[in-house]
Amino acid sequence: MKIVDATVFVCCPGRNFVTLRIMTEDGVYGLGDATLNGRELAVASYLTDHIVPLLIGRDARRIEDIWQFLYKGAYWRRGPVTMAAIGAVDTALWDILGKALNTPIYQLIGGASREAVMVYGHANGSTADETIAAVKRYVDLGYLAVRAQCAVPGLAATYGVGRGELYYEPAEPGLPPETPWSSERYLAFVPSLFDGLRREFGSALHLLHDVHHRLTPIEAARLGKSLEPHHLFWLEDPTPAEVQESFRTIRRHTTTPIAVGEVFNTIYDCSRLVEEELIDYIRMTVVHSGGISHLRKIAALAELHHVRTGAHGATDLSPVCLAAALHFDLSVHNFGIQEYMRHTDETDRVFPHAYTFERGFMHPGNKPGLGVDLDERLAATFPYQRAYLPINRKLDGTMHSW
Ligand code: GCO
Ligand code: MG
Repeated sequence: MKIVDATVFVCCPGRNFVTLRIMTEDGVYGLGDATLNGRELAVASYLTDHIVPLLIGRDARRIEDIWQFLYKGAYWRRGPVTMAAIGAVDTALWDILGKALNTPIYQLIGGASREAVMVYGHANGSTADETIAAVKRYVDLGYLAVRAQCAVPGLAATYGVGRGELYYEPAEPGLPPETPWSSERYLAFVPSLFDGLRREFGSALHLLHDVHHRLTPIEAARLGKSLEPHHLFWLEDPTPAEVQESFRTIRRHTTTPIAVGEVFNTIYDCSRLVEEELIDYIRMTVVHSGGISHLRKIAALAELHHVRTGAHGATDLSPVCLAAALHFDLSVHNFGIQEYMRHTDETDRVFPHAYTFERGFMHPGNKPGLGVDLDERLAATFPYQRAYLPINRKLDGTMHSW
């Protein structure tokens, strides 16, 4: 089953996506998502210029060996660009294997551990009342878990507060917009948001919140402590995680469950967090963490330490990545929850897919492989548009994490 060709597609059906298609000698092909928000063309070039020539002639069934060849053989290891490129190859090879064996990927990686995958939606508003109304809309759609974000009074823009109701898209065409930030105002406001949410929805609804790496460890500990009465499903990315030890401070002070990992790339980014049991959910993405093969190793390590998975599923991860995540989620024993941010209609048309949503749960479907295709002709009608994520500055102008 020799690889004869591999092509990279960059398209923008509402937002930019990079997709790798690997073709084998018998005409079976596989897809992999390689999108890195705001740095898309770097991965496209890494694939086209450096990886595609290495793939031609290799046996597409040697998934693990090709992974190790691309990881160890590059000499320069890790990093989001490299790992997104490897993740795309790995996903495409699993897709090929599933199609060749006429079986969905989840059947190749242990079979279903559950009937379907619980997902959470994103509710946001410019006031607490608007956020409550947005959560209500998700509850009405059958969601059992909702992430709640709200504009902080006195700040012109806040992470997680989008324009549409079901669609949230932070990247903007052109150069990066700047937004102002105040940890003090944020910390003073968030507990009252969750007071209101629990009053309205009672205790059964799973509520989540994303801090987006903006607090210091001790500030995050204070927030986790103040939210304890509202028993969050998780508090996400409370502090930047380059320093894994920071999470000891948070753990020492609060029982609020902690989730982290959307910007991680390898098992080494989370090994201490997992082994010291400093987190409760590991949120790494299929595409940015070297694909299904590497993510399964991370889940196996996490399982030993009672850490569950919660794969990142923002709109900047294409339907190819979402499908891969759903096969992984359905099979892995220590699955926790899957993020589900709906894609726009244009994106759904460019990537026809078998996965389904019903009353708060998703299923990858039973088509062979991933169950996602790429409409190449339609994709070509949506050319790449430069876009960046915003940057954040404190009120005095100091650069801060966005
Ligand atoms: C999430 C994430 C996203 C990121 C986005 C960046 O929890 O879904 O924080 O909203 O901001 O993926 O590209
Ligand atoms: Mg997040």
